[in-house]
Amino acid sequence: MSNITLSREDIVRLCERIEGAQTRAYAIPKLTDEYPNMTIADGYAVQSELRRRFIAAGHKLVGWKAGLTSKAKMLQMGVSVPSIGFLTDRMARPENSAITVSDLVHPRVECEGAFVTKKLLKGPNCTRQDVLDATDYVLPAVEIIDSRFSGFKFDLPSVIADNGSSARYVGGGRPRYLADIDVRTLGVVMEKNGEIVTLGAAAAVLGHPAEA
Ligand code: 0L1
Ligand code: MG
Repeated sequence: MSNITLSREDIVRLCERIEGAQTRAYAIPKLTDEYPNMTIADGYAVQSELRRRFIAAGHKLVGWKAGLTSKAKMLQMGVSVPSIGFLTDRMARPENSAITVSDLVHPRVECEGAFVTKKLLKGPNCTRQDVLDATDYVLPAVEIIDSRFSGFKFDLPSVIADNGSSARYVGGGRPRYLADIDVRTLGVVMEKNGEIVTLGAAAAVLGHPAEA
């Protein structure tokens, strides 16, 4: 893991920039345009400050999202580990509801697996088995990501500061116990107006979603 290089003032300043773009839905240049030496640890420091401010404003932390979890996406971003972002109650949307996108900048949709846990998971050295042991059940989920960076162009420190592009999510479908399914072989078919637009497989996530 890299070191934090930004001053507390810079972290707060960048956090306010991200918060403005997220809450008022406008695009901003990636943070590394101004801070080219910004590290991944700096990105997480900005994200932590954002989380602190949202929680102080009454948002409830409900979970975490792993991003950049497929080999293809990691190669594209030149990274070897997934990113982590936080999810709050304000980002949740009910299943089968229409989702407003006029309050988002560059909305895109992703299919995800949601792990609902029954005990605390804590690093360092948290393994796939620890995740499986802590899981109560799994759910299919839809994530709406929204990069706040102009033209959806960013690098890893910037996107981590932007909470991994987190914006909205829907958890739904039928809850299943891990003992009853093989999560690696779960597949997804995405349709748009009745036409299949893409297919996906859970095994694309580092061989097993719990690995991410
Ligand atoms: O959830 C994801 O995999 C997205 C992570 C952030 C990168 C992006 O916005 O495409
Ligand atoms: Mg995602």
